[in-house]
Amino acid sequence: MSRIAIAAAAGAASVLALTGTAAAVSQNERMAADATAELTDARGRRIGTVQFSESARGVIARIEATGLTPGWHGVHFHERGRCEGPGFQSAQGHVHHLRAPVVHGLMNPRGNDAGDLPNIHAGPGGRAKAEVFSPFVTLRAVGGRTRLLDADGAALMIHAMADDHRSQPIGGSGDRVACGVIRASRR
Ligand SMILES: [Cu+2]
Repeated sequence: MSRIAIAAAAGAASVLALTGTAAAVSQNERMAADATAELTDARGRRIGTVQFSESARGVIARIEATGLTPGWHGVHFHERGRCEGPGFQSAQGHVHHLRAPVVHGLMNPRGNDAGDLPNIHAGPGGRAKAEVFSPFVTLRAVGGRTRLLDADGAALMIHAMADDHRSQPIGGSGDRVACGVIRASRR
């Protein structure tokens, strides 16, 4: 019995699923990334990837990670492209271009922290997939925003806990648990 025949027997919804799945997945997973990062955890294990796309209005980061503690995690752009464990202090603070004191928090009325991003969520198995967008940064100096691919680079950091988007200095998001150096794609 052919695949289509089985699908027909199983009903219209299954036909869509069987005939559509392969093409839809390959097209859906494809992303023309302008930059990428390999995420490593505090023990140096590779736990995921991030793909970055530049737009006229900011940067989209597609994050795929495993091995996280289930629940919400703060994510930020850190100012230096070095991820040396276990604490990833080598990535320094959040990216910024201001001389004025940096105020963290997407929900903070005085917020001006260019490293701020929405939280991501890891499911019961510790896996997270998300796309987050920042209107505050650029990979290559588009629009005068804070540049990620500057001389000392930048890193995408995942923290142990959720970012409350208000409190200083990092919204209570705690330890740095995964880090990835942002590297321009060779295309
Ligand atoms: Cu951070």
